[in-house]
Amino acid sequence: MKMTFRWYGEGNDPIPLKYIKQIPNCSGIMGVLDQYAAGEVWPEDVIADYVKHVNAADLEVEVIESVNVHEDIKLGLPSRDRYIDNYRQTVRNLAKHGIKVIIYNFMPVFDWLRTDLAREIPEDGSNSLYYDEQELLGMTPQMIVERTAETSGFTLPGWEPERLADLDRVMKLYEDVSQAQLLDNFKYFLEGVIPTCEEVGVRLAVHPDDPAWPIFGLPRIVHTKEQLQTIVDLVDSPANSLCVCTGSLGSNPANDIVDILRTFNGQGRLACAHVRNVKYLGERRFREASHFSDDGDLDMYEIMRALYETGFDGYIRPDHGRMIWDEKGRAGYGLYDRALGIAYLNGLWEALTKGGKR
Ligand SMILES: [Mn+2]
Repeated sequence: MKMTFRWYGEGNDPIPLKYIKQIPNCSGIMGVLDQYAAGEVWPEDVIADYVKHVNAADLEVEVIESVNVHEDIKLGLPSRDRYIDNYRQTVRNLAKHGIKVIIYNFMPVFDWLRTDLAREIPEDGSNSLYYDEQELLGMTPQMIVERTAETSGFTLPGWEPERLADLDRVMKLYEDVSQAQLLDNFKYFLEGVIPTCEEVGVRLAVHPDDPAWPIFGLPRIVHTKEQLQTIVDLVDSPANSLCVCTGSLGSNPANDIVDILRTFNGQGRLACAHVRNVKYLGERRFREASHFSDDGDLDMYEIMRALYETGFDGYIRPDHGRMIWDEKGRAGYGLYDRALGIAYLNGLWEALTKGGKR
């Protein structure tokens, strides 16, 4: 298992690589070049410089999160072939510089979504990402985009301005796309890119829908165990793998995260995991919690045990943290609470490893 930390790049992430290096057991980052819009080829020389820069801080960059899938691929438009070609080229370019896993998602229009990026946690005065479906029902897609952009102050992954500029037009195009059609388009994408991944030794890892249900009437097909099984079966290759995000799938209490981790790592299809906790506040209403089990509703010990007992040897990282100690930063991606998250996960892992040897 390799412990990593998500990092947004020099000048874009207020957290210096030096600080990440100082987190115990952190071997590297999950990195991104977010200057490229979905569908563009990431140039090899830019990747080379980027990897060199991260390596100079004595950190690895073996995971990229994310190479986004162009909307035309998800929509199944004729222009998708060009974007799939570009995706293949980006995979090749990344592989040449040591990238082993590429995370992506297949969520139409919206990536992850929250109704509040800084909801105060009354118990301790910190704040975290919060979601309330009732609140969302009173909002238009445009309103949530504006609110997210306003509160944040940073570019947020999945909320890149160019992706959302023609929101109305793209929303309209999805009116004709059923879940079955979206799945067909997913298959077409995987059949296009997985052979290239196999050739160059890269694993694609799909990140689940967040929250784990459809929003704004858009089709979504990556949020239950059954759907994940369908996806890994679309193309039967270890290169067609999963990034299980405990918090995303865990937003729906019906998802048994421990069973999901055991099942797919058991099948050899878990390339990486995002581990974080969720606190349920009601029907489709939750907030993010510290990683500590008792602060939320997910059992972090059982989650780490599932990974340990199925011999997980992929990449892991803490996921969103709270904002604590008056830190100013990108919502969900501060230094302090995520570093605490790593320390906690390290402790669980050490106990499992040493206990397992007895
Ligand atoms: Mn995640």
